[in-house]
This record gives sequence, structure tokens and C-alpha cells, in this order.
Amino acid sequence: MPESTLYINGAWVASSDGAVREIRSPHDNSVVATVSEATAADTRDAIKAARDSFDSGVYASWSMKDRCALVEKVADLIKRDAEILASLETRDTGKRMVETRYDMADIEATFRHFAALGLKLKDRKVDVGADNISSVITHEAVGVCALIGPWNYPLLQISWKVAPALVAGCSFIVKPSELSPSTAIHLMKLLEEAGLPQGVANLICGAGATAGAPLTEDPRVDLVSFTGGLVTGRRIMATAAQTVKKVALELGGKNPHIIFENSNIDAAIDNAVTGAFLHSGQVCSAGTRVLVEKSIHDRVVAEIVRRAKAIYVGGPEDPRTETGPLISKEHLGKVEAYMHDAEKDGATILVGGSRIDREDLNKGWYFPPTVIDNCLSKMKCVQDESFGPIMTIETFESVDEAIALGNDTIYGLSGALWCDDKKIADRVAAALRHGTIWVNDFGPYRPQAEWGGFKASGVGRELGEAGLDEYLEIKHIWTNNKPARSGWFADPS
Ligand code: TXE
Repeated sequence: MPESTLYINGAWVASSDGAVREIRSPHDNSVVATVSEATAADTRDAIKAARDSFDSGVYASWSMKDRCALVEKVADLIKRDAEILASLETRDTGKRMVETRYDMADIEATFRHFAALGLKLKDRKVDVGADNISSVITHEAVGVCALIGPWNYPLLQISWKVAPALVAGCSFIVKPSELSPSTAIHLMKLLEEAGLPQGVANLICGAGATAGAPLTEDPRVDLVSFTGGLVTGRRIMATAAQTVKKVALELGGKNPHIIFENSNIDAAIDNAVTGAFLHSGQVCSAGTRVLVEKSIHDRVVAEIVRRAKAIYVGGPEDPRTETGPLISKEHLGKVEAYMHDAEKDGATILVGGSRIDREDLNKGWYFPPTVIDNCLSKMKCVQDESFGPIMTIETFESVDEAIALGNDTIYGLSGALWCDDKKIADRVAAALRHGTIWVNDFGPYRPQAEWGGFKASGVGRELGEAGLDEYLEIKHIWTNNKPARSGWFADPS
């Protein structure tokens, strides 16, 4: 009997129609887990549990101090179980343990950040210029939240939502990606152990269209926070509009990585290779669009190609592995299709470009680091988020051109630039319309700093202080301590 993996109203239950889903390793397509596949009715049960628990005040009425203490306890439990969580995530995603261990440390830090932030939240008194009036701005939980996550950083992305929702006092339904639900299942056990009252946290496993969609349609849900692809994000926003839900969306990016001649070129190249090929490009902030000053193009490209060729692609158990598989056969197909587009558009594939043919990898979804030169801004391989290990290279000849190219995208999540001239670096950083800009660096983020996108990269921010605001309603309470008539209309008596 497979484990019952839906967590609804404090109980572990199977799907109401008994359906299950096999979770398969991207490394060799073996079955690594079998989980319950929720029906729309199961999702509605989870929404009811969350709504009832929120309306009862069973958790929302806890003091902020008590909620933050619970969130700290969850951080402790994540630390305790970090090795279990990392191995579950490695199993689901094919990512090396060294990487999933990093993720678990970040997740613990995320819970601790929000616990500390909650304690700083204060009411604000407004001076309305009258002694008899008390005007106070307070914060309270937004209500019932649907927290929908992707497969590339499964528990990390869910934590960015769960931790602030807990601090705010929300009830919620977590919907992890159907491809990688194992760590979200374990997280529910930790929330239970930490003492979260029944019904506050609920978990639905299953397909987006059946198990996920009701979360975005149901009037009992107040907020949908979603991390995933642009197409799904648009659909969720449109659906959520019918019941005027709040939405928070993180929809990926097509992130420029700009290298000026006057920079530490060796560090720039090394970071460009990391930025494009880390986790085989399955990163929302992947710096897959390299823009290089024309004068150094040949030198930079030759070195990038040399480095890309040397990256060891392999399974999570192989100690030589530097990057792993793509998440699924479908995703591999999508990434492969970009090769055809690139060649048709006249770009040049310098390295990689076709599925890896190696005996130890033939059962999995492996695509090599791929470098495409002679790209133009309008090309599909440059504009689309491939979410694979594909680096495209374009050149620029002036600062203005670098800025224009860096902004020539519908997305706006992140960007990096390498330049030793501080004036130029500041100008470019200010002009790029992306939510995070790295200057002479690539990739770091901290839970204390906001994360999110301009333009089609999304709506709202996670992490930082704004990441808690998403889960709070603001209320203005005006009290007149000397009640009096308004006197607006004449009193006929
Ligand atoms: O994600 P989806 P997919 C990008 C990346 C990738 C593309 C598609 O470019 O190639 O998205 O990936 C749930 N109502 N990113 O198809 O569909 C779904 O079950 C409610 C960028 O795997 O966006 C899963 O839990 N939920 C990204 C989640 O949405 C629905 C990370 C994400 O699935 C739903 C991942 C619906 N109608 C992919 N349809 C990033 N921003 O980092 C699907 N879901």
C-alpha cells in the first residue's frame, strides 16, 4: 500500500478516488516514491480545512511572539532533519547532495529570518491632528493562502511562502510540483511536530490542472502565491481575478550577464559559466544570456567553451558530477527544441547541442552545457526562458547598447554586470529593469533581501520585509474618544 500523502485537517489521507502517482528519478527514470494524486474534491476539502481553521482563530489568534517561536522551532527541526530532506530532494530532482544540503541551510535561514522579522512588526500611530482621535495602523493575516511551488528548488520555494504565512497567522494549502513532492510531505510532519494546530497547514499532491486549479478558483482562498512558469502564472492570475484574490507570482526570467572589457574577465567568465550551467540551467535567475563587449568577444567565448566542455555531467551518486539531469523527459524535449530554433535563426552552436549519449546516463534526462554564439536579441533561443543549460552570446559596443540589450526582454528577474569603472557600473545597475542586479558577482541572495521580478517575471516580492507584507492585511482603526454628531446634513427636527 502506498503511503497516504495528502495532509488535510491534520490527517494523512489517500486520494478520494484512490489514485496515486509514481515519482520518477530524472537520473534513471526509476520509481523513487508513490504518492497520492489528489482530486479536485480533495483540494476543496483542504481549502475547507484551511478556511475553518482560519475563521476559528485557532492559530491566527496566537500572539506574534508565540507564532515566531513556532517558526523558530520549525527551523530547528529542519536543521535536525536536513540530511533526510536533502536526500529526498536529491532523489526527486537528481541534484547532487552537496547542492540540496546548501538548499536546506538556506531554508533554515529563511524560517529564522521571518521569525525575527515578525517580532519587529509594530502598529503605527497616525497623527491626524486631533487629540480626541486615535488612528492606528495594524497588521493581520491575509487569511487562507494557496502556496503553489515548482520542481527546481522544491522545498526552498515553498519555504519562502510557508515561513511568512506562519508568521502572519495564515492558514494554507501547499501544492508542490507533482514532479517533486517529497520534501513538502516531510515539511508537513515537521509542522505537526512543532505544534501547529490542526487544519492550519494542508498539503495537496497532484497535477496542476486538477489538484492545483481549484485553489485559484475557490472564493474561500484569499491569496495565491505561485512560483513557476509564465504560461501557468498568466492562467492563475486570470482565474484569481474572478474572485479578486491577491496574487504573488514569481515566473522566472531571462537574465542578462553583461561583461565589459574593463573588468576582472577571469572572474566574469567563471561566474558566467556557473550562472548558466548550475543545476543545468534550471534556475529562475540563471544568467543564460551573456552579453559581451565586442573587443573581448573571441577571448571570452574561447574560454567559456573550454570551461563548458570540461563540466562533468552525471548522476547524483557519481562523485565526479558537477551538474545533473533535467527534471523530465518533457522538459528535455523542450530544451532540445531550442537547438533547432537556434540553427534555423542562424546562430552557431559551439559546444553541446544534443542529448548526452553515455551508457550510464541513457535512462535519464541529460543535456550537456551548450554555448550558442552569434546570437541576436530577436532570436527565440535568446528571448525564451529555456530553463536548460543553454548559454546564448551576443555582443555590444557601447554602454547604451549593453543597457538596451539587457532590457530587451519581457522578463525582469535578475541581471549581472562585470565592470571596473564604478560610474559605468552604477549607471548600468540603475538602468537595468530587473529585480536583482549583481555587480561584479553572480547569484548570491539572502533571506533578508527582497527577491522578485519586474515586468513578466511576476508580481510582488518574496523574502526581505516585503515577503512578509504579502501575507498581511493592513487595517486602519480610527477611534473617536469624544463621540459627536457629524452635522453634515441638516437635522429637520
Ligand atoms: O511549471 P508550471 P512547469 C518555468 C520554466 C519551465 C516552465 C514550465 O521555464 O520550463 O516554467 O515548467 C502547478 N493551477 N519555470 O510546466 O506549470 C504545477 O502543478 C494551479 C520557472 O513544470 O508553472 C506546479 O506545482 N497550479 C520557475 C506549479 O504550478 C498549477 C520554476 C509549477 O508548474 C496549474 C519552474 C493551474 N492551472 C518552472 N498548472 C521559476 N520561476 O523558477 C500548473 N500548476
